[in-house]
Order: sequence, then structure tokens, then C-alpha cells
Amino acid sequence: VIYAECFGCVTSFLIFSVFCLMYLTEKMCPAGWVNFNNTCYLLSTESDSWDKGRQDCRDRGADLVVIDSYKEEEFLCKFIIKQDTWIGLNDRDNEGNWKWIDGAPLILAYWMRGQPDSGNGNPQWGEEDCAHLQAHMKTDQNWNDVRCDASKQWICEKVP
Ligand SMILES: [Ca+2]
Ligand SMILES: [Ca+2]
Ligand SMILES: [Ca+2]
Repeated sequence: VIYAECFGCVTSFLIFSVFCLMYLTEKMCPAGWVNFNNTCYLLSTESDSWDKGRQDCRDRGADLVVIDSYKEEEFLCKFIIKQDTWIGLNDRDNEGNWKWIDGAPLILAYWMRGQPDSGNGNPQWGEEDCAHLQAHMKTDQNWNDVRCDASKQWICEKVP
């Protein structure tokens, strides 16, 4: 009887362990991604246009980063970006109406002073409809708009 009880106990423990492991694996980020606040982030190694960057993220089951909080902005600035980096924000559909790729309107914004300026009417810069984080700027003032076909790194974000 004691043996049978112990066997049941060990079996339960093993089943429990397997479930714990499954849960943890599911909550982990893929290799090479960084975890912050139960979300996974990846900085691209290449540079390309905003659209190419977004496509790369989607191919990885993610999308370009959407910055929902100052904490996230801070994290990206401290630990992710080294150079200018695309984020999932543009005003292509309607000039001046900035939208996140998940459809959310822009409420929290950390534009650099004087931005967005859509090229400031200078034909040299063209129409500027895609947003990026500019490296080496103040954390709460480091977004700029540039041409969507400019070449930059990008950050993908996904929930594991
Ligand atoms: Ca986010
Ligand atoms: Ca624009
Ligand atoms: Ca600009």
C-alpha cells in the first residue's frame, strides 16, 4: 500500500514538473531575443527600409515595436538601440496623423524638438512618413520622422 501511494505521489510530481516546464518554455523568448516585461524584443543586425524591416519582423511572428509606456521607451533606449532604429509608427495614410501599426493612435510621444517636420518642406529630405528612434539623444526626446525608404535597423516586438 505504501509503495502504491508513493508511486502515485511520484507520478503526480512528474506530471506537475512537465506542466511547469511547458509553461516556462512558452513564456520564454526565442534565442537572441531580449525579454522585458513579459515581452520579447529583437534588434535587427541589418539595415533596410521601414517596410523591409516590418516584413522581417512579421516573418519572425512579431511586428515592429509599438511603444506603449515610458518604461518601454526607457528600456529600448538603454538596452536595445545603438544606432537609428525604426519603430512601428507612421503617418503614411494621412499626413500628420501618426498611427501605430496595431492601429492605436499616438498618445504618448517622445519626439525630438522640432519633430515631426516631414522634411520641413526641403526637397532634399522628401516626404517623411516613418518614425525612428535616434541614438544618443534624451530618452524622452528621441523620435524623428524620415523617408520610409531610408535605411535603418529595426526593433521587432512579440509576446511569447
Ligand atoms: Ca510595446
Ligand atoms: Ca509625414
Ligand atoms: Ca524629420
